[in-house]
Amino acid sequence: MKTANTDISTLIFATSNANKVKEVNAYLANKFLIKSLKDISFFDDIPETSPTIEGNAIQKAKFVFDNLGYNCFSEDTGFEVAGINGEPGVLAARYAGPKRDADANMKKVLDGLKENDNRKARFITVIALIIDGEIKCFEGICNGHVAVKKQGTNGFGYDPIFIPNDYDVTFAQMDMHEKSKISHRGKAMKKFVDFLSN
Ligand code: ITT
Repeated sequence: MKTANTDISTLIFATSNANKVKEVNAYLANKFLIKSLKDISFFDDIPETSPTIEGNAIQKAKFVFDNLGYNCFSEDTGFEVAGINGEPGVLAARYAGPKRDADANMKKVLDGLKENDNRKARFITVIALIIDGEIKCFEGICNGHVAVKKQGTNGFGYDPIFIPNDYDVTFAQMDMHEKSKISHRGKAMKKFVDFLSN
């Protein structure tokens, strides 16, 4: 078995998304130390070529383990909107093109739903943890619907147009801690932390 060069009290978070790092660090509240790819001076793009969320999460974690030799975790998040056939799905980051422009992505979702009453939507996060070559995945889902227009300025990505079930505000109108209590990422993180703590 290949053995990596960190113990599990300090894990690399294999992401280049600074907003994900912020949310995960806020969630962990110093229980575990996280280093981002930026913290280890890794700035390249990691391939994400799988057609599934879990596949992409595993691909990112394996890439860092195989190429840099660190135990690590990664996550991949998809956004599925029922009224537009489950789009953006796994292609959430580049839905409106390669620029990964959140405003353009949200506009494409809102335009796609114009004549459609079915605004049901969900976020799905899969966290993939790799320890000494062994992979374990943790999933979190948050159900809700797409707002008629953008509201709020907190968060990132599709947060201004997503209203979780049992709420009447978007994720972008909540603070990070409120979002984490009910979000896809928060739910996946809970399973991940429970696993690490045991
Ligand atoms: P890494 O692969 O480096 O982790 P990424 O931004 O490419 O970062 P994803 O492939 O998981 O991340 O892309 C998912 C996209 O979905 C992301 O760029 C956001 O636009 C959006 N997204 C992810 N999590 C979100 C959240 O909690 N709220 C709103 N939008 C989110």
